[in-house]
Amino acid sequence: ALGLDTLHRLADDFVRLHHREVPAHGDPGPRLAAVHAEIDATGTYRHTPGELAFGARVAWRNSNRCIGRLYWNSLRVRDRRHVSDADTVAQECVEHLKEAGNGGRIRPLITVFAPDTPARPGPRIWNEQLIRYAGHTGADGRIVGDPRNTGLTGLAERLGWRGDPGSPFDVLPLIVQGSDDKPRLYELPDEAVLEVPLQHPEDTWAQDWGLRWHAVPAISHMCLEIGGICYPCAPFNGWYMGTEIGARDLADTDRYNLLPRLAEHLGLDVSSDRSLWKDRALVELNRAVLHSFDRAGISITDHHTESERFLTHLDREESKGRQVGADWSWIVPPMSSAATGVFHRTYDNTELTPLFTHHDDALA
Ligand code: HEM
Ligand code: NRG
Repeated sequence: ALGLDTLHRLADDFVRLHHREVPAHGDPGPRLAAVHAEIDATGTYRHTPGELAFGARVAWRNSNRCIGRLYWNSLRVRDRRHVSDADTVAQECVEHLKEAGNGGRIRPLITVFAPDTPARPGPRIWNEQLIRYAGHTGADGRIVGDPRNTGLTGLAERLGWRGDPGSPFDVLPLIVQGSDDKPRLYELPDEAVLEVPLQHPEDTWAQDWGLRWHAVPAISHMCLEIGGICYPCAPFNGWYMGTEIGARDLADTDRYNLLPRLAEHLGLDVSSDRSLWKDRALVELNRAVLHSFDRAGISITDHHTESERFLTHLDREESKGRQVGADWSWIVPPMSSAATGVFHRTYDNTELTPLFTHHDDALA
């Protein structure tokens, strides 16, 4: 936990930032006095709804790893700070997914639950995203599903979950820990899990292999930090960039590892790296991802469009006198890197607050 001096300082900085950027709020003096008095009396302070929404949006703006920040100011914020028990957190996550999915026209959204306070910790979600596929370890040691999630799958099983060990796209239950409570399991209802069956525009392999992915990436294990207050449970989502699925989730050798199988199917020469079979398979896999989302009417962006938008974002922010931090190794897309504008420059990776941070994971 923070020392009180640090909390006073971070709260002060945040309230001043809020009043500076939203001049309609006028002189920060009265609000600063109230915040300092509340911290002296209680060891913490409560954000106004306006401060919470502003803080969450700026935390997105300050996400140095995120290429999708052009629309930071349109983030929708669900204020659920009164919720700290596991049952209601899980219920609200289901509502979040429905509101975010919006029948395919995905809305960037964050739900903010109770913060950590000196009296008690906020709730936590153990899943790294609200929707993740299980990684089941078979009798022969081979993994069915997403190898990234074997740890979480094991935890869910120890809590009594069974799942479908033969299915490579078996949606994991939420594991939610209420304030001062033990972790509990919650199965997500089908209507909360929007999924896209994959189909290549000119071939049938994607259907034949039963490939699919979920529509909404909703990160649920990061802590939202605003003015010295930590919201450990604040799941947020935007929409996918195609390469996240096609060049990483389905392609990485320690994930679904589909490139060798696809290259064989396409009749490529896999005996030599120099045939560029990996590169050619990657292109077809990524075409299938974008084509399938488009066909299903579900929001997705491609890495060329998103790179241009990010450069627009940099211009726009700089014209407002704000420095944009960015982490080159995360911003640059994982395929065709030098064919995108974001590759050909450097960035300042200084971290600003408010921001999203990785606290110790339940699994770490
Ligand atoms: C990371 C795109 C919305 C916060 C990323 C990454 C991409 C991306 C491609 C890198 C992910 C990776 O390599 O694993 C987008 C797109 C969005 C969007 C296309 C569409 C609207 C959002 C929103 C927030 C956000 C709404 C928060 C309110 C972040 C953060 C990371 C990140 C914190 C780093 C995650 C980590 O450290 O693991 N984003 N994003 N993004 N994004 Fe966004
Ligand atoms: N690469 C991860 C998702 C990370 C966040 N990406 C977003 N975030 N697009 C994956 O599941 O592939 N977002 O909030 O939209």
